[in-house]
Amino acid sequence: MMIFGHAQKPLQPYGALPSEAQLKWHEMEMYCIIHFSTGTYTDKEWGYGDENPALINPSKFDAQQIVSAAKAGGFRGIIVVAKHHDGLCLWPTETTDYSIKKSPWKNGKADIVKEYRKACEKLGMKMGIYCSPWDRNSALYGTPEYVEVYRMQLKELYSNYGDLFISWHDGANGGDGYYGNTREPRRINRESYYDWPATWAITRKMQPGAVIFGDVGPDVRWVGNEEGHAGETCWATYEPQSPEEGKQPSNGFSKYQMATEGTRNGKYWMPAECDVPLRPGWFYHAHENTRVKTPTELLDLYYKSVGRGANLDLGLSPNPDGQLNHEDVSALQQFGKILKRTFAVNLAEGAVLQADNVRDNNLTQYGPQHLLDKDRYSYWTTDDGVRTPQLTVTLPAEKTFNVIRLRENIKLGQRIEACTIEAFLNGNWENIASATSIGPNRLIRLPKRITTDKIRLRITQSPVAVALSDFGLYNEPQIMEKPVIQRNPDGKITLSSGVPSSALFYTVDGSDPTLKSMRYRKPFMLTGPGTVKAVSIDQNDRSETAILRFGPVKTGWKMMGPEVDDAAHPPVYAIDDDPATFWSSGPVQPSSSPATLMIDTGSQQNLQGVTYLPRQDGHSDGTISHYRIEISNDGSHWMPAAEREFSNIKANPVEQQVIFKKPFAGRYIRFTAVGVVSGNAYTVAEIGVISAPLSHRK
Ligand code: FUL
Repeated sequence: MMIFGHAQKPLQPYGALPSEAQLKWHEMEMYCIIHFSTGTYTDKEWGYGDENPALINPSKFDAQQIVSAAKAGGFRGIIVVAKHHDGLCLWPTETTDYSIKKSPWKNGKADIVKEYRKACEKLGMKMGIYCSPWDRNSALYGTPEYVEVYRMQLKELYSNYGDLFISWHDGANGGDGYYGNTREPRRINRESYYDWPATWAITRKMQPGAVIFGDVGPDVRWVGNEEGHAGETCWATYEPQSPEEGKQPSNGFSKYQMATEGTRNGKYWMPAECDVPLRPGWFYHAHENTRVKTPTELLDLYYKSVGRGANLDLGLSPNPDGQLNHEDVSALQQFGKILKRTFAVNLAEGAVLQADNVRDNNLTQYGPQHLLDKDRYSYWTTDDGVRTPQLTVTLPAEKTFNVIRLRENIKLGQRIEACTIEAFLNGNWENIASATSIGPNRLIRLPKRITTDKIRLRITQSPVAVALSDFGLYNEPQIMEKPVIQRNPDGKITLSSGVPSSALFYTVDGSDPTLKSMRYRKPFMLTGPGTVKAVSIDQNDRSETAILRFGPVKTGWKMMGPEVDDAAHPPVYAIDDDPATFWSSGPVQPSSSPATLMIDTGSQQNLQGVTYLPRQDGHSDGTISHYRIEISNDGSHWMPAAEREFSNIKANPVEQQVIFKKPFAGRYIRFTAVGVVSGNAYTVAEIGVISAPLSHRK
C-alpha cells in the first residue's frame, strides 16, 4: 500500500533484461532468410562442396524483386545466406577461390550480397547475414586454420555491407563433404572448435548494432524446430544446456528442444527466432512449386511465432533465374494484406480503462491509459505487493473481434506469468481466453469472434508488480478456408469445406480450378499418380487453392523384406499410407550396418523417383540421412537408381523426393538405409514413388 505523500521508488526491473539491439530486433517481428547457391541448380538442400561454381548463372537476378516481395509480406528485413554449407561465397571474397568470381554471370564480377544491400537501402529494409560455419568445400575444414578463414569471411561481410541487424550462426554439421577433394567425414568438437566467444567478440566490435543468433544465442536463440512455431508458453529468457554432462553447450551442441519454451527466470534475455521456409525446403526445387505455404498457413505461423513473443524468420528461395516464383510472391502479398487489414485499427481505441490499482495513485505516470498509446514502452503498473491486479476496459460501443494483443514493457523484464480475459456477454462475465508468458508480444487468437463492449483482464500470476504496455483488440478479415483434400488407401478422394454455403470445384490435370472446372458432388477415384487442386467458391468469395499431389495407391504393394524386427513397427507401416505409423529396423548389428526394405509394387511402373517420409512424431532417432535405391523387374536383378544423402532432414523432417537421373521401368524397389541422423535403428514413415512426368515449370 502507498503511504500518502511517500511515493514508492520507481518500478525495479525484474530478471534478465534485453539489450538495445535486442529491443530493436523485437520491434522487427518478422524478416526473411534467402537461400540461393549451388543447391538452387542441383536440387539439393545441402551442396556437397564439389559443385562447379559456373553452375551459378542467375541471368535475371533481381534483388529488388525479392526484397519487395518480402516487404509486401510485412517483413522488415532480410538475411542473406552469403555462404551455405557448400562453402560457395556469393560475394567476391579474398578468402577462397570457391566464390561467385568463378561464375560466368557478369563475367565473374558479380556481388550478390551487395545487390541485396542496394535493394534493402532502396526499400527501407534491414539486412543481416548468414555465413555457414560448416564448409564442405574447404580443405582446411576441421583445422584451426579454417576457423581463421571463417572469421576473415565474417570480417569481410561485417566491413563491406553497411550496418547489419543480425549475424546468423548455424549449428549444422553433417560430417562428410568434399573438403578439397578428400571426401572424408570431418567431425569437429562442437563444444570448442569454433571458440564462439572469440568470434562473437568480432561481431560486437565490428557490428555493435547486430544481434547474434545461434543455438546458444547469445542474443537470439534458435527455437528448436524449423516448423515456424514457438511454444504456447514461450519465455524470452533462456539458459542453454549441454546435451552431455560436464560440457559447455554450444551451437549444434545443446538441448535445443528446450528452446521452444525457453527458461522461466533463465539467466539470459535470449528470445526465440522461429525459422521456417516458405516452401518445404530452404532452396528452390521446381517440384515444390505447388507446395508454397498459403497466406492462411503463414498467418497461422505468425500467431504461433510473433504472437508468442518470438520473431518469424521466413525462408525465401529464388529460382535458378534469380527471382522468386510468382506463387511465392503472391503468397507473401496476400499474407501482408491480411496482416495489414487485421492490425490497422485497434478496436479498443477510445475505451475507458479502469484498473483496480495504480502505483502511487499516479495516473499520469502509471495509469492504464498507457496501454492504448502507440508507445510500446509506456506502461500501467501497480503498487509493489499488488501482483494480481484487474483492468476493466469499457469500449465506446459494442465491437466484434477475434484477436487480443498484450505486451509488457520488456525494458523492465518479463514479469507476467499468466492472465485471464473475460468478456461481458449476456449480463455475465465469461472467460474467453487465458495466456501465459506475455513478454514482448502476446497475440491471443480466439476460436470464435466475440461481440461485446466490456472486457476484463485479470493478471493471475506474476512474481512482481506488472508493467503492461499494450492492450489491443483486432478483427481478422473473414477468409474463406480452402477445401480439405483427402484420399483413402484405395484411392477414393473426398473434398470437404468448412463453409457449407460454398461450392467446390476441382481439377486433376494440374490446371487451376475455376467456376468452369468440375463441380464436386461426391467422392471420386484417383488410384494413379496425380495432382488434385480444389477451391471453394460462393457468391462473393473464393478460397485459396488447395493442392495435393499423390503417387499411385499402394493397395497392390507388398513388403518382401526384411523380417519383422520390431513388432510395434513392422515393415508394412512404411507402405500403409499413414504418416503416423512407421517401420523401425530395430537395433542393427553391428551398429551402423545398413538395413533394407524391399517392396513389390505389384506391376511395372515408369519410375521417375522415390519419396521418403521420415517419422513424424517429433523424434529424429532412426531418421535416415544416407540411402541407396535400386530398382528391379524380377526381384532378383537390381539396377542402381540413386545414392545420396537426405540433407537437413533432422531439423526439417519433410517428405524427401529422390528424382532419378533417368526414369526406370521396374516393379520392385530396394531401399537401403546406410546412415542415420541419430540412434542405432532406421525408421521409415512412408515410402512412395513418383511415376508421372514431373512438371519442371517455373
Ligand atoms: C539449417 C541449415 O542446415 C539449413 O540448410 C538452412 O540453412 C537452415 C536455415 O538452417 O540449420
